[in-house]
Amino acid sequence: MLTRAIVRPTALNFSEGLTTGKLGAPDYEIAMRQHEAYCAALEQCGLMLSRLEADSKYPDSTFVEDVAVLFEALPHGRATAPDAEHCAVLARPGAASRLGEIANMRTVLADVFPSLHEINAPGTLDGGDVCEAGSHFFIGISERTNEAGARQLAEVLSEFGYTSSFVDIRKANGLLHLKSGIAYLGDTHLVVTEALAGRAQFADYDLVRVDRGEEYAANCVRINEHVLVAAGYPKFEAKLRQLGYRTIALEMSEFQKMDGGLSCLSLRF
Ligand code: CIR
Repeated sequence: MLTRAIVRPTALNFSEGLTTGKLGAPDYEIAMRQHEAYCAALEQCGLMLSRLEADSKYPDSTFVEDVAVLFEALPHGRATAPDAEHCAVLARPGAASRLGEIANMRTVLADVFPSLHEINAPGTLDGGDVCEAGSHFFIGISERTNEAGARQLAEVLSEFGYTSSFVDIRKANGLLHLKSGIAYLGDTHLVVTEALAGRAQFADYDLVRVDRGEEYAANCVRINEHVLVAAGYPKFEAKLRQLGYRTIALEMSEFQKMDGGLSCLSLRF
């Protein structure tokens, strides 16, 4: 059961962030409204929000998920602190322009998480490359996350009872992060784009395939009784509903222009 989320509203100079897309510049006012609707949806799912201040020093800082990995210690895990039920690992973004985002996030997380770990150089790791799937984590090796960073995270996770494996997406066309192409819904359901569906690592899951042309929808998020999905992908949303999920569709156009998806806009725990 998730109860809380950390979000950071979009900065005025959001359009100066990184993007590989060719969808045009995002509109700040529309992005703000979309972010507000996203926050309202999190609240509808029962989460209490910590809203950080917008930070124009870092135009990509609204994508808070990339800066940390949050998880719960498994009962059989060897917690290093007796009260370490919720654990946090401060990431180390692979894009130079985003590295500075961790200083403020360190302060924010230290207040909430008694057990705060960090990825250290030469490791790099973006939270968008980290997909929790029950007691296992998939960690993407990407343009942003290197093997040193992935190994450091895997070590921390194993202390808390989780197994992990690496998924190399460097040759998977058009995927910025692992979670641009997969999402775990619980109940053995793994959402996956066609480009990643054939990976042997995913063979034990019940795959929910995202049709070609709807790839952006793969970045969806299960929050308690609901699944947040990007609006405009009717075939995918219908598949989720057929599986019994209650969906909330959210307009994401301005974040998509900056290569961001639904999951990156919050840290949930
Ligand atoms: C970036 O390139 O870092 C941002 N413009 C987008 C980050 C999106 N994050 C994510 O998918 N986890």
